[in-house]
Amino acid sequence: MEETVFKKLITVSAGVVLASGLAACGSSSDSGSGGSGGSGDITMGFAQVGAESGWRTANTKSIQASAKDAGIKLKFSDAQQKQENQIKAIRSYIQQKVDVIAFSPVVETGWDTVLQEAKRAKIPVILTDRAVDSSDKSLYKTFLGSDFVLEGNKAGQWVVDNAATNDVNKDGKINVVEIQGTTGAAPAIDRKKGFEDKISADPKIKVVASQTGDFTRDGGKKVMEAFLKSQKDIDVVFAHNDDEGLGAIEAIEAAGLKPGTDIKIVTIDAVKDGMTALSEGKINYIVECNPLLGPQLMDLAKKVVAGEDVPARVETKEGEFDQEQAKAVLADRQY
Ligand code: GYE
Repeated sequence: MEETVFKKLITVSAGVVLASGLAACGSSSDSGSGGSGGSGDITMGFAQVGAESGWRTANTKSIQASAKDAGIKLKFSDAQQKQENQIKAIRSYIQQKVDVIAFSPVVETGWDTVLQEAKRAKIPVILTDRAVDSSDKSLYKTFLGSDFVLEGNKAGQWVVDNAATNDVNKDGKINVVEIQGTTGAAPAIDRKKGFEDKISADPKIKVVASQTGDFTRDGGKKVMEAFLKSQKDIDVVFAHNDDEGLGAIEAIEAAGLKPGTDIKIVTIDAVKDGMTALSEGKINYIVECNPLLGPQLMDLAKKVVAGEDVPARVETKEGEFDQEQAKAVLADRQY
Protein backbone atom coordinates (compact mmCIF):
# COMPACT_ATOMS: atom_id res chain seq x y z
CA MET A 1 0.00 0.00 0.00
CA GLU A 2 2.83 2.37 0.89
CA GLU A 3 4.49 1.47 -2.36
CA THR A 4 1.39 2.58 -4.26
CA VAL A 5 1.50 5.94 -2.55
CA PHE A 6 5.14 6.28 -3.56
CA LYS A 7 4.42 5.40 -7.19
CA LYS A 8 1.55 7.87 -7.25
CA LEU A 9 3.82 10.59 -6.00
CA ILE A 10 6.18 9.95 -8.86
CA THR A 11 3.33 9.96 -11.40
CA VAL A 12 1.56 13.01 -10.03
CA SER A 13 4.80 14.95 -10.24
CA ALA A 14 5.07 14.62 -14.02
CA GLY A 15 3.44 18.05 -14.56
CA VAL A 16 5.85 19.69 -12.17
CA VAL A 17 8.74 18.24 -14.15
CA LEU A 18 7.80 20.28 -17.21
CA ALA A 19 6.92 23.35 -15.20
CA SER A 20 10.33 23.48 -13.56
CA GLY A 21 12.28 22.95 -16.75
CA LEU A 22 13.38 19.46 -15.83
CA ALA A 23 11.71 17.80 -18.80
CA ALA A 24 12.94 14.31 -19.64
CA CYS A 25 15.22 14.11 -16.68
CA GLY A 26 13.40 12.08 -14.12
CA SER A 27 10.58 13.35 -11.99
CA SER A 28 10.26 16.01 -9.39
CA SER A 29 7.68 17.17 -6.91
CA ASP A 30 7.01 19.91 -4.42
CA SER A 31 5.41 19.52 -1.04
CA GLY A 32 4.28 22.17 1.39
CA SER A 33 5.81 22.49 4.82
CA GLY A 34 2.72 21.31 6.70
CA GLY A 35 4.64 20.38 9.83
CA SER A 36 4.69 22.11 13.18
CA GLY A 37 8.42 22.35 13.65
CA GLY A 38 8.50 26.11 13.15
CA SER A 39 11.06 26.13 10.34
CA GLY A 40 8.49 26.78 7.63
CA ASP A 41 10.80 29.28 6.00
CA ILE A 42 13.36 26.69 4.94
CA THR A 43 13.10 25.19 1.47
CA MET A 44 15.23 22.15 0.67
CA GLY A 45 15.91 20.85 -2.82
CA PHE A 46 16.63 17.13 -2.69
CA ALA A 47 18.08 15.31 -5.72
CA GLN A 48 17.51 11.60 -5.17
CA VAL A 49 19.34 8.85 -7.06
CA GLY A 50 16.27 6.95 -8.19
CA ALA A 51 13.98 4.19 -6.97
CA GLU A 52 16.30 1.29 -7.74
CA SER A 53 15.97 -0.68 -4.49
CA GLY A 54 13.93 -1.30 -1.36
CA TRP A 55 16.59 0.69 0.51
CA ARG A 56 16.06 3.70 -1.76
CA THR A 57 12.27 3.60 -1.40
CA ALA A 58 12.62 3.57 2.41
CA ASN A 59 15.16 6.40 2.21
CA THR A 60 12.84 8.56 0.07
CA LYS A 61 9.90 8.01 2.41
CA SER A 62 12.07 8.88 5.40
CA ILE A 63 13.18 12.15 3.80
CA GLN A 64 9.68 13.16 2.74
CA ALA A 65 8.13 12.35 6.13
CA SER A 66 10.91 14.03 8.12
CA ALA A 67 10.74 17.21 6.03
CA LYS A 68 7.04 17.42 6.80
CA ASP A 69 7.60 16.79 10.52
CA ALA A 70 10.37 19.39 10.65
CA GLY A 71 8.29 22.00 8.80
CA ILE A 72 10.78 22.13 5.94
CA LYS A 73 9.41 22.68 2.43
CA LEU A 74 10.77 19.92 0.20
CA LYS A 75 11.39 20.01 -3.54
CA PHE A 76 12.14 16.43 -4.52
CA SER A 77 13.43 14.93 -7.76
CA ASP A 78 14.17 11.36 -8.84
CA ALA A 79 17.11 11.11 -11.27
CA GLN A 80 16.42 7.56 -12.40
CA GLN A 81 20.05 6.61 -11.66
CA LYS A 82 21.43 9.17 -14.16
CA GLN A 83 24.03 11.73 -13.12
CA GLU A 84 22.97 14.21 -15.82
CA ASN A 85 19.46 14.26 -14.32
CA GLN A 86 20.82 14.95 -10.86
CA ILE A 87 22.94 17.80 -12.20
CA LYS A 88 19.90 19.31 -13.94
CA ALA A 89 17.86 19.00 -10.75
CA ILE A 90 20.59 20.71 -8.68
CA ARG A 91 20.84 23.54 -11.27
CA SER A 92 17.10 24.05 -11.10
CA TYR A 93 17.25 24.22 -7.28
CA ILE A 94 19.95 26.88 -7.61
CA GLN A 95 17.73 28.85 -10.01
CA GLN A 96 14.81 28.53 -7.62
CA LYS A 97 17.04 29.89 -4.83
CA VAL A 98 16.27 27.14 -2.34
CA ASP A 99 17.82 27.56 1.13
CA VAL A 100 19.69 24.27 1.13
CA ILE A 101 20.43 21.50 -1.37
CA ALA A 102 20.80 17.88 -0.33
CA PHE A 103 21.61 15.03 -2.66
CA SER A 104 22.76 11.45 -2.82
CA PRO A 105 25.32 11.40 -5.65
CA VAL A 106 24.73 8.46 -7.98
CA VAL A 107 28.48 8.22 -8.73
CA GLU A 108 31.48 9.71 -6.90
CA THR A 109 33.09 11.86 -9.60
CA GLY A 110 32.06 14.75 -11.85
CA TRP A 111 30.37 17.08 -9.36
CA ASP A 112 32.81 19.98 -8.96
CA THR A 113 31.30 22.30 -11.59
CA VAL A 114 27.72 22.17 -10.36
CA LEU A 115 28.82 22.32 -6.71
CA GLN A 116 30.86 25.44 -7.49
CA GLU A 117 27.71 26.97 -8.99
CA ALA A 118 25.85 26.26 -5.73
CA LYS A 119 28.71 27.74 -3.72
CA ARG A 120 28.71 30.91 -5.85
CA ALA A 121 24.96 31.20 -5.25
CA LYS A 122 25.68 30.81 -1.50
CA ILE A 123 23.43 27.76 -1.21
CA PRO A 124 24.80 25.21 1.27
CA VAL A 125 24.98 21.59 0.11
CA ILE A 126 24.61 18.46 2.25
CA LEU A 127 25.68 15.08 0.90
CA THR A 128 23.41 12.31 2.09
CA ASP A 129 24.07 8.58 1.87
CA ARG A 130 26.78 8.66 -0.84
CA ALA A 131 29.99 10.66 -0.93
CA VAL A 132 31.66 12.56 -3.78
CA ASP A 133 35.30 12.25 -4.76
CA SER A 134 36.41 15.87 -4.77
CA SER A 135 39.55 17.45 -3.38
CA ASP A 136 37.67 20.67 -2.60
CA LYS A 137 35.94 19.99 0.72
CA SER A 138 34.50 23.51 0.77
CA LEU A 139 31.96 22.47 -1.88
CA TYR A 140 29.69 20.85 0.72
CA LYS A 141 28.98 21.39 4.40
CA THR A 142 28.76 17.82 5.61
CA PHE A 143 28.23 14.18 4.70
CA LEU A 144 25.51 12.09 6.36
CA GLY A 145 25.57 8.36 5.77
CA SER A 146 27.18 5.00 6.35
CA ASP A 147 30.72 3.68 6.43
CA PHE A 148 30.58 1.48 3.32
CA VAL A 149 34.12 0.12 3.76
CA LEU A 150 33.11 -1.14 7.20
CA GLU A 151 30.03 -2.79 5.68
CA GLY A 152 32.23 -4.60 3.15
CA ASN A 153 34.58 -5.56 6.00
CA LYS A 154 31.72 -7.15 7.90
CA ALA A 155 30.56 -9.15 4.86
CA GLY A 156 34.13 -10.32 4.19
CA GLN A 157 34.73 -11.22 7.83
CA TRP A 158 31.62 -13.39 7.82
CA VAL A 159 32.96 -15.34 4.82
CA VAL A 160 36.29 -15.80 6.65
CA ASP A 161 34.73 -16.73 10.01
CA ASN A 162 32.49 -19.33 8.41
CA ALA A 163 35.06 -20.67 5.94
CA ALA A 164 34.33 -24.32 6.78
CA THR A 165 30.58 -24.13 6.07
CA ASN A 166 31.08 -21.67 3.21
CA ASP A 167 33.21 -24.24 1.39
CA VAL A 168 30.01 -25.77 0.03
CA ASN A 169 31.76 -27.85 -2.61
CA LYS A 170 34.24 -29.19 -0.02
CA ASP A 171 37.24 -28.82 -2.32
CA GLY A 172 39.34 -26.66 -0.02
CA LYS A 173 38.56 -23.51 -2.06
CA ILE A 174 35.89 -20.93 -1.42
CA ASN A 175 34.88 -19.42 -4.73
CA VAL A 176 33.00 -16.16 -4.34
CA VAL A 177 31.06 -14.40 -7.09
CA GLU A 178 30.46 -10.71 -6.47
CA ILE A 179 27.47 -8.72 -7.71
CA GLN A 180 28.60 -5.11 -7.47
CA GLY A 181 26.44 -2.03 -7.02
CA THR A 182 26.28 0.80 -9.56
CA THR A 183 29.66 1.29 -11.24
CA GLY A 184 31.41 4.35 -9.82
CA ALA A 185 29.05 4.72 -6.82
CA ALA A 186 30.64 5.19 -3.41
CA PRO A 187 28.92 2.13 -1.86
CA ALA A 188 30.03 -0.11 -4.75
CA ILE A 189 33.65 1.06 -4.62
CA ASP A 190 33.91 0.96 -0.82
CA ARG A 191 32.03 -2.31 -0.22
CA LYS A 192 34.21 -4.07 -2.78
CA LYS A 193 37.35 -2.76 -1.12
CA GLY A 194 36.18 -3.53 2.41
CA PHE A 195 35.28 -7.09 1.43
CA GLU A 196 38.59 -7.72 -0.35
CA ASP A 197 40.56 -6.39 2.62
CA LYS A 198 39.08 -9.07 4.89
CA ILE A 199 39.06 -12.10 2.60
CA SER A 200 42.71 -11.54 1.69
CA ALA A 201 43.51 -12.97 5.16
CA ASP A 202 42.51 -16.44 3.91
CA PRO A 203 44.16 -17.65 0.68
CA LYS A 204 41.42 -20.28 0.22
CA ILE A 205 38.88 -17.51 -0.45
CA LYS A 206 38.88 -15.95 -3.96
CA VAL A 207 36.53 -13.68 -5.88
CA VAL A 208 36.33 -15.63 -9.14
CA ALA A 209 33.93 -13.29 -10.97
CA SER A 210 32.63 -9.76 -10.32
CA GLN A 211 30.08 -7.72 -12.26
CA THR A 212 27.66 -4.86 -11.65
CA GLY A 213 23.98 -5.54 -11.04
CA ASP A 214 23.28 -1.78 -10.69
CA PHE A 215 21.73 -2.29 -7.24
CA THR A 216 18.56 -3.75 -8.80
CA ARG A 217 16.79 -7.09 -8.48
CA ASP A 218 16.69 -7.54 -12.22
CA GLY A 219 20.39 -6.70 -12.50
CA GLY A 220 21.24 -9.24 -9.79
CA LYS A 221 19.22 -11.92 -11.53
CA LYS A 222 20.85 -11.36 -14.93
CA VAL A 223 24.39 -11.26 -13.52
CA MET A 224 23.78 -14.44 -11.50
CA GLU A 225 22.38 -16.24 -14.56
CA ALA A 226 25.59 -15.42 -16.40
CA PHE A 227 27.77 -16.51 -13.44
CA LEU A 228 25.94 -19.84 -13.20
CA LYS A 229 26.81 -20.46 -16.84
CA SER A 230 30.43 -19.30 -16.73
CA GLN A 231 31.53 -20.58 -13.28
CA LYS A 232 31.69 -24.23 -12.27
CA ASP A 233 32.09 -24.17 -8.50
CA ILE A 234 30.34 -21.25 -6.88
CA ASP A 235 30.33 -21.44 -3.09
CA VAL A 236 29.31 -17.91 -2.09
CA VAL A 237 27.53 -14.91 -3.61
CA PHE A 238 28.48 -11.50 -2.24
CA ALA A 239 25.81 -9.04 -3.41
CA HIS A 240 26.31 -5.35 -2.67
CA ASN A 241 22.64 -4.97 -1.71
CA ASP A 242 19.61 -7.09 -0.79
CA ASP A 243 17.81 -6.49 -4.08
CA GLU A 244 20.68 -7.95 -6.10
CA GLY A 245 20.79 -10.90 -3.70
CA LEU A 246 17.06 -11.43 -4.16
CA GLY A 247 17.54 -11.43 -7.94
CA ALA A 248 20.37 -13.94 -7.53
CA ILE A 249 18.04 -16.20 -5.52
CA GLU A 250 15.61 -16.27 -8.46
CA ALA A 251 18.42 -17.26 -10.85
CA ILE A 252 19.74 -19.94 -8.48
CA GLU A 253 16.28 -21.45 -8.01
CA ALA A 254 15.64 -21.38 -11.77
CA ALA A 255 18.86 -23.39 -12.20
CA GLY A 256 17.46 -26.06 -9.86
CA LEU A 257 19.73 -25.18 -6.93
CA LYS A 258 18.87 -24.24 -3.35
CA PRO A 259 19.91 -20.69 -2.39
CA GLY A 260 21.44 -20.51 1.08
CA THR A 261 22.37 -24.20 0.98
CA ASP A 262 23.92 -25.11 -2.40
CA ILE A 263 25.24 -21.57 -2.71
CA LYS A 264 25.67 -19.30 0.33
CA ILE A 265 24.59 -15.67 0.04
CA VAL A 266 25.74 -12.57 1.93
CA THR A 267 24.21 -9.15 1.21
CA ILE A 268 24.06 -5.60 2.56
CA ASP A 269 21.03 -3.38 3.53
CA ALA A 270 18.62 -5.47 5.69
CA VAL A 271 15.36 -4.31 4.10
CA LYS A 272 12.25 -6.33 4.84
CA ASP A 273 12.39 -8.53 1.72
CA GLY A 274 16.03 -9.33 2.39
CA MET A 275 15.35 -10.10 6.05
CA THR A 276 12.46 -12.37 5.03
CA ALA A 277 14.76 -14.34 2.71
CA LEU A 278 17.32 -14.52 5.55
CA SER A 279 14.73 -15.84 7.99
CA GLU A 280 13.80 -18.50 5.40
CA GLY A 281 17.45 -19.52 5.03
CA LYS A 282 17.75 -18.35 1.40
CA ILE A 283 20.21 -15.63 2.39
CA ASN A 284 22.79 -16.53 5.06
CA TYR A 285 23.96 -13.18 6.42
CA ILE A 286 23.03 -9.51 6.02
CA VAL A 287 25.03 -6.45 6.99
CA GLU A 288 22.76 -3.55 7.88
CA CYS A 289 22.77 -0.21 6.04
CA ASN A 290 20.30 2.23 7.54
CA PRO A 291 18.13 4.17 5.02
CA LEU A 292 16.24 6.22 7.62
CA LEU A 293 18.37 9.32 7.24
CA GLY A 294 15.52 11.86 7.13
CA PRO A 295 15.43 13.07 10.76
CA GLN A 296 19.21 13.62 10.95
CA LEU A 297 19.20 15.31 7.55
CA MET A 298 16.52 17.81 8.59
CA ASP A 299 18.42 18.61 11.82
CA LEU A 300 21.60 19.23 9.85
CA ALA A 301 19.72 21.35 7.31
CA LYS A 302 18.35 23.64 10.01
CA LYS A 303 21.81 24.09 11.51
CA VAL A 304 23.50 24.71 8.16
CA VAL A 305 20.88 27.29 7.13
CA ALA A 306 21.30 29.00 10.51
CA GLY A 307 25.04 29.22 9.84
CA GLU A 308 25.93 26.89 12.71
CA ASP A 309 28.94 24.60 12.58
CA VAL A 310 28.23 20.93 11.83
CA PRO A 311 30.58 17.94 11.89
CA ALA A 312 32.25 17.19 8.54
CA ARG A 313 30.94 13.61 8.69
CA VAL A 314 27.91 12.19 10.47
CA GLU A 315 27.72 8.41 10.45
CA THR A 316 24.70 6.22 11.06
CA LYS A 317 24.80 3.29 13.47
CA GLU A 318 24.35 -0.17 12.00
CA GLY A 319 24.40 -3.85 12.92
CA GLU A 320 24.36 -7.20 11.15
CA PHE A 321 22.01 -10.20 11.18
CA ASP A 322 22.07 -13.98 10.97
CA GLN A 323 18.97 -16.15 10.51
CA GLU A 324 17.88 -16.21 14.18
CA GLN A 325 18.40 -12.48 14.60
CA ALA A 326 16.40 -11.80 11.42
CA LYS A 327 13.49 -13.86 12.74
CA ALA A 328 13.54 -11.93 16.00
CA VAL A 329 13.30 -8.44 14.43
CA LEU A 330 11.33 -9.09 11.24
CA ALA A 331 7.84 -8.41 12.61
CA ASP A 332 8.82 -4.91 13.76
CA ARG A 333 10.83 -3.99 10.67
CA GLN A 334 9.43 -0.73 9.23
CA TYR A 335 10.87 -1.06 5.76
O1 GYE B 1 22.77 -0.08 -0.30
C1 GYE B 1 21.38 0.22 -2.19
C2 GYE B 1 20.91 1.47 -2.87
O2 GYE B 1 23.63 4.16 -1.47
C3 GYE B 1 23.64 2.93 0.53
O3 GYE B 1 21.99 2.35 -2.72
C4 GYE B 1 22.96 3.20 -0.75
C5 GYE B 1 22.75 1.98 -1.61
C6 GYE B 1 21.99 0.83 -0.98
O4 GYE B 1 20.43 1.30 -4.11
O5 GYE B 1 20.33 -0.66 -1.94
